[in-house]
Amino acid sequence: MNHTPDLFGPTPTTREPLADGAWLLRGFALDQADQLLDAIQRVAGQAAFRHQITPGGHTMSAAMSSCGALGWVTDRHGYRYSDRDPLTDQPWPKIPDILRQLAAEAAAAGGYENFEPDACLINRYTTGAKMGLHQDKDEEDMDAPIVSVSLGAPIRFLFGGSARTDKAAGWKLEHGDVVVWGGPSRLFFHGVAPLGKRAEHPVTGPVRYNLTFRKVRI
Ligand code: MD3
Ligand code: FE
Repeated sequence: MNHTPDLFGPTPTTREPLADGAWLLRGFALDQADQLLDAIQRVAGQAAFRHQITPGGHTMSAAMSSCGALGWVTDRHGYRYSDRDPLTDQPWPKIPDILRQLAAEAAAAGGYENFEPDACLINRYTTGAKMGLHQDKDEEDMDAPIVSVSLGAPIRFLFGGSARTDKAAGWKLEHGDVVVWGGPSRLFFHGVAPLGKRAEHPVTGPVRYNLTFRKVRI
């Protein structure tokens, strides 16, 4: 059922520690979820979702788009941030104000003030899509946190420690959940299990979106 902010006030959120420097803000984006999904569709109208190729020649199962000064791209040549969308050779769309604002508020709720992301990567998962354990280390600025926003169908999120072999813990990430990763957790290995066959959401159907806000350049 939809929560009704007009009658009951803002949806309550909880803040759970996930790791040193990492906070799970359950439901933090719920009140704005419909507007966030609209903003994603507007971005995708300019920078279409695409399945990128890894340097190893594999096609990623999650489709991606980006907005902001920089977008994350991968191809046969490697991983990098680019100021242009390789599909159009145009600059990426601006980060919509509603996304930028949410990212800054979430970072502050996690204890990271004045977060000004220059990249927002948008991942779209359909049934079976996953992301293997990896570190996010293509950014120059490792002092800034990464803010992640989950929308649509729920997924099992996995994260371990600073070594690939550290045992990974599993968490369910649901529509409206926000996670802030900074400090020691910024370089932790993480990934998501395949989107389940029965995973759905009333608004998005069998689709999950994840937004990650990053500060790439110092
Ligand atoms: C922990 N995305 O885009 S979000 C990614 O659900 C990515 O689409 C996943 O990993 C997704 O790179 C996971 C949670 C997340 C994002 C960034 C992190 C966890 C993180 C950076 C450092 C540590
Ligand atoms: Fe990641």
